[in-house]
Amino acid sequence: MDRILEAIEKARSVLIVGHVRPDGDCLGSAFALREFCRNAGKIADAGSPSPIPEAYNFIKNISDFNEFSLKSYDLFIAVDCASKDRLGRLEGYFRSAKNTVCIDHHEGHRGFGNVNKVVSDASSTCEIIYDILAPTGKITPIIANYLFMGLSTDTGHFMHSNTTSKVLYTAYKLSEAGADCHALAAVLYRTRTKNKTMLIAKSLEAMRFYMDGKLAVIPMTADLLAECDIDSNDTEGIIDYAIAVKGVEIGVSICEEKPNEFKVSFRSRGRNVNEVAGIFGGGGHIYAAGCRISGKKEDVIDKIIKAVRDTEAQ
Ligand SMILES: [Mn+2]
Repeated sequence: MDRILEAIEKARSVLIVGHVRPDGDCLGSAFALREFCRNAGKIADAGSPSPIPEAYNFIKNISDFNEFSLKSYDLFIAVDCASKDRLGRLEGYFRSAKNTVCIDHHEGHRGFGNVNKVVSDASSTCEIIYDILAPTGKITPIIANYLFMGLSTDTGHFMHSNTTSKVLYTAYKLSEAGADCHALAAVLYRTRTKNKTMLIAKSLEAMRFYMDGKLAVIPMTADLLAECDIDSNDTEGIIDYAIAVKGVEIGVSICEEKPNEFKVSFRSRGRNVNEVAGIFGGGGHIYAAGCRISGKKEDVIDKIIKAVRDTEAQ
């Protein structure tokens, strides 16, 4: 029996936690596992150190996310978290749990739980969770929907380079298990708020090009976010506009989360941006990575340009 299924079976209570600034994959993973555990008769809760971004408000049973019915749980499962500090303020639950599990797909991560399942060539944590749960035959349509969400969002709706035949096979199996792919695509990719639409417009206007057009940077300052009345958690997808420009090899978005503290995301068409993010203590994957850099907007951009140049020279 799979060691993770065994750990779930032994536990009476389970807490599943995704990373700060949760995305579709970590939310899909957390909700899918919570549902699976609840169906198995466990006390199961799920959370993340940050609230759910508005774009994901359509998710079923969202209301008790981040509600914790116990002070400590038998089993703590970290999903989609490349390191312990991604657990943020929920790390206390990790420490007080009797047993801990890590399920993740980030490059270079070895796992910080008692039981670890890190598959770096998996497209998403949801793909790994599908593989764990499939043999049980207990993937309900609700679970299939959650898992499909992560599979879809982490592959850019089956367009990123991580869209392997296994990803498409998993999508097929989830669709067969009851995932409503059309309804999910409609809410994930064909619906956005007015504020987000305004953010896209202003981000496009603010986009700048460096290195003969090979590097595109979208700066989202606190002022710009305030103008659009949007939270820094709701900036997912903005970076795609930078990497979509013809001739751009590295797309970067910088988002001012706190005064002079930027969350930086990288996308690439070939260059290893995991290396670039690594210079600033961040990481991710070859084609998609992130880090944080503090300083004024112009200084942050200068540091990024230097890091991109330095890694190119190697
Ligand atoms: Mn992921």
